[in-house]
Amino acid sequence: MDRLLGLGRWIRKAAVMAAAAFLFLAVPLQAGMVWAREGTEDGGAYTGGYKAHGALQVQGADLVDAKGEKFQLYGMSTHGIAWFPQYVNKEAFKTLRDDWKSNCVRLALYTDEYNGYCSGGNQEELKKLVEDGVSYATELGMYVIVDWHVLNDRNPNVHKEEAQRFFDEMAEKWKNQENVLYEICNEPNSGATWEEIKSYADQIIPVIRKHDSDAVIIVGTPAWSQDVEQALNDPLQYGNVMYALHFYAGTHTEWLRDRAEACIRQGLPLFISEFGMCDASGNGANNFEQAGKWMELIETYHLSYCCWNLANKNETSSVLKPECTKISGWDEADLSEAGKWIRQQFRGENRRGFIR
Ligand code: IDC
Repeated sequence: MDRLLGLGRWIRKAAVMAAAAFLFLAVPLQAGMVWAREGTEDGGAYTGGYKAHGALQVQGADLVDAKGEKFQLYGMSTHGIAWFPQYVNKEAFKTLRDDWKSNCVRLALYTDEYNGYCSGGNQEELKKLVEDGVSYATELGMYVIVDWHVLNDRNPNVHKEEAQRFFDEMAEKWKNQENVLYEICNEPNSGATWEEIKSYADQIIPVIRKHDSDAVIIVGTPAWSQDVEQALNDPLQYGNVMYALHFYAGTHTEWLRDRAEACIRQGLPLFISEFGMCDASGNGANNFEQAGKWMELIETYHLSYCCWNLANKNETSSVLKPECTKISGWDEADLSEAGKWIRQQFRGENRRGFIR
């Protein structure tokens, strides 16, 4: 009996040792494999994205990361994804992350013009493109903005029901993700009032929040997202909301910077979800002097900013040369003047001593 008991003890001891050995070897091995896998995906020491910074929040005028530290999103906006679907690809976003050093992509889904989502575009295909874009950004550790690109339709209420359906479906998909931001109306314009935009936002934000209670939501402002002071005077009553300020450096200069600065100082959270270095038509000459002044404001207040546009359209604001047909892995020679400038900006090469 004693011998049998002794044997039992040995078996138990051996089992405990085997379990310990398993924990000691297998768990780190598995963790190591995960790390290695992420290491390749994330370009090794990639620390600019959501895996390091987590869910973002709005605190006063600032966007902060999960640790409460001021945080900037910066990167490219696509052109309309119905016009240029080819740039919604993982390698393109990887180039923007690893070579351009950006941490965010904005997916522009036009609602009205050029096969817009609400004007005859193939909704299933467009949704698939948005979903693919979000997946690529997610796999790469980047943040991503889903932009409901109101422009020709002028007033976001024109397609409000479509917007509700769209955001309901999308937010449900990404409810557990920390890296998706929603921009619910790019640029109301031509007389669309803040009151009307506010009423629209009051009917869209709850649709998103039903699924994702703390997603950051960007709301466009009157006059092509320039009249931000109207939002300051009558803000929305939700947390984690930011207001869009858009500029085109050839058109919008000191006066718009002054307005932006005054609003920020009074606590309005602004997000420059679209800007260009040329004029407001998306064409004309680049004005890098004015663009540089905008960058100073951006750095002073840690504003987030997305540049219009990732395409090879024959217009000044496109960052690829018209003759460039590559859809990722661009060399400097593939970039337009705008492309070269903004890439350097993202890489911190023409930042006059600002620290990232
Ligand atoms: C422009 C594109 C251009 C396209 C046009 C459609 O650059 O190729 O033909 O839209 O109307 C905005 C808008 C953005 C504009 C851009 C330049 O958000 O959609 O893109 N712009 O005009 N606001 C100010 C400028």
